[in-house]
Amino acid sequence: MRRERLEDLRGLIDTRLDALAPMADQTHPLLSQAVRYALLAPGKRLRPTLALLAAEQFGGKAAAALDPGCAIEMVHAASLILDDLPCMDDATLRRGQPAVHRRFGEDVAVLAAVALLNEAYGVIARADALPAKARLRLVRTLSEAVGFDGLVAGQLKDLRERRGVAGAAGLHELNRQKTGVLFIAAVEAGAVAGGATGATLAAAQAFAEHLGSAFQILDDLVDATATRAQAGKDVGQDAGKPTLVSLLGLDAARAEMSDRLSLALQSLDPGHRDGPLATFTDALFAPYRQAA
Ligand code: GRG
Repeated sequence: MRRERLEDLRGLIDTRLDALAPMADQTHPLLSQAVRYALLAPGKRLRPTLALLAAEQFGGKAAAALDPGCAIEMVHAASLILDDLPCMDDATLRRGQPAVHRRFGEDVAVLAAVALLNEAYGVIARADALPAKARLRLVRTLSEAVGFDGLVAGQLKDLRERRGVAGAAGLHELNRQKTGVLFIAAVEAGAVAGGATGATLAAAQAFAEHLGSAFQILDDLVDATATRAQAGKDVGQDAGKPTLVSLLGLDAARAEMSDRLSLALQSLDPGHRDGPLATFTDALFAPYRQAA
């Protein structure tokens, strides 16, 4: 995928996130500051990018998936704020800047995360580039992604039971709950916005699930091998915990990551295997494949 194209999408997403984030005169100034600090920080914007590309891949316009994609980025940003709290991962650096609780205090951090999570559903409800039925479907998908079998459940398992998670199958399931669900929601949002239904939509969901799995392995590899400055966040957070990297070793984990990527691409209908989703995935992982 051409760098200019990705930069265009990034610009579109950042402009929209900026417009969706509250200004100081719309809410408590400290809440506005903390939300903007978390949401507009220089993350990779993978989830909204996937939503926009999925819309294009299935014959729609990227713009139809912009607000749903941004809503998913809001949920992701909320999850990062909470993940970094002292009662969770106790991290100090995120996206190259002090974690939200280090900059604003834990009280403001928790409230900013709740506000972002809440606003995400409002953004979807108001996303009138999508028919009402598609918005309703997305609300349900996101609710399932966050809740009892998604981010919250995965995080609790990670915090309280990680050492008891047995074997590769258990770790893949944990990764699905903590990471895969938002990748699936993002691709699904874009695919639905692009008009995908039935087997095509199911193929897109399967692609996203395998991609999320590959991405979490990459995240574990970064935690195990990168410096704090390279990662822009605390590293070594997984030391002593079972992950696919600690279970398999670096080389086998890299091979597993490649296998998951192949599965992701094979999940797409043959006619879609050189479309925007596949090209973006190749570009995203290319540097790490070479380093691997
Ligand atoms: C109520 C939203 C909510 C969450 C509660 C705290 C929590 C439960 C879940 C945390 C889940 C979590 C942080 C999973 C890690 C996922 C992951 C791979 C994060 C890194 O994603 P990148 O690399 O980050 O896309 P950037 O910063 O680039 O956006």
